[in-house]
Amino acid sequence: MTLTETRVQDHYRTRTPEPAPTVERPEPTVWGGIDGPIDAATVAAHDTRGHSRYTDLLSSGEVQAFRAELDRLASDDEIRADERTIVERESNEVRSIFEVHRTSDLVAELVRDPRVLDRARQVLGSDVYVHQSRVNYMPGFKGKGFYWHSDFETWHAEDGMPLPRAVSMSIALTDNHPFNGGLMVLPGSQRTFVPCVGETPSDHYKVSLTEQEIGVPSRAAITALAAEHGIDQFTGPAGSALLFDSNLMHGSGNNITPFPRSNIFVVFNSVENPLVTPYAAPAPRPDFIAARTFAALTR
Ligand code: 6CS
Ligand code: FE
Repeated sequence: MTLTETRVQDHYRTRTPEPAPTVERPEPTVWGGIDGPIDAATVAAHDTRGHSRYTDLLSSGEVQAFRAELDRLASDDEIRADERTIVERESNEVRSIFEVHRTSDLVAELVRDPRVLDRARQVLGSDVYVHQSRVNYMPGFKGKGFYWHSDFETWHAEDGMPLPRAVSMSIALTDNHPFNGGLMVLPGSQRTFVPCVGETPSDHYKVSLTEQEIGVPSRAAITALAAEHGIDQFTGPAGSALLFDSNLMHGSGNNITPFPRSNIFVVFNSVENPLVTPYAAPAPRPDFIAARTFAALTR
C-alpha cells in the first residue's frame, strides 16, 4: 500500500496530550460547482445545518430487498467470522459489517444509484469514491449506541483524511423512532473542529468500533456546541436517508425497545481529498475501514 507522504499543513491537530482549543473550519460544507438532485433550498439548509434528510429515498419494496440482504449477510457464517464484521461484546450479535459495498451486489449498485451518488457529488463539488461503507444492526433490547463524536476527527487522525471534504449517507432500513436509538446531531457543528485528548493506541479500531474511548470530545465541548446549536434527531420511516457532513458532531443512544434500528451507512470522499499518512496514529487502519484506492465512482 503506497501512502502519499506529502501532507497538507495540519490545520486539524488532534489526539493531543493536553486539551486544545476548537478550530473554526475554513472549508465550506457545500463545495458547489456540480448540479444534482438536491433542490436549492435544501442545499442552502444543508450548508447551514451540515445535514439534510430525504424521506422515502428508497421505496418500501427496495427496503424489503435490503432487509433480506442484511439478514443474509448477518447469518452467513463466513461473513460472521470475517474481520470486517464487528459483533457486540455481550450478545455476540452482529453490530456492523464493513466494506459491504464490496460484499453485496445490492449495496454495490446502491452506492452508484443517482439518488445517492449524485447527492454526494453535488455536496462535495467533485467526483467521489467510497471511503467506507457499513451496515449497522442495532438490535432491540440490547442495541448499543455510539457516544458523541466527529467522524472526520477519526478519519483525519487514524486514516489520514486531510480535509473534511467527505459526506455520509445513512439509509434507514427500519423505522427510526426517537426512542430506538435514533441518530442525534448538533446542527451547524460541522463548522467547528473539536480536537480530542489522548494518543491513538495501536490497532485502535479493534476497540473503537464497539466502544470509542479515544477520539471522544470533552463534555465541555459538547455542552458548548449543544448550547449553540441545539440537538436534532434523525427520525423517519424505513427508506428515509440522512446526508451529513464528515465533521458533524453526532451520537446515538442505546436501544432498549423491542424495535431494532438498522441502516446502511456509506461515506463518500472527494477524489480531491485522497488519504495520506494518518495525522495522529501509529499506522493506517485496514482498507476495509478506510479505502486507499481513490478512483472516481461512476455508474
Ligand atoms: O471509526 C469510524 O470510521 C466509524 N466510527 C463511527 C463511530 N462512526 C463513523 C465510522 O463508521
Ligand atoms: Fe459516526
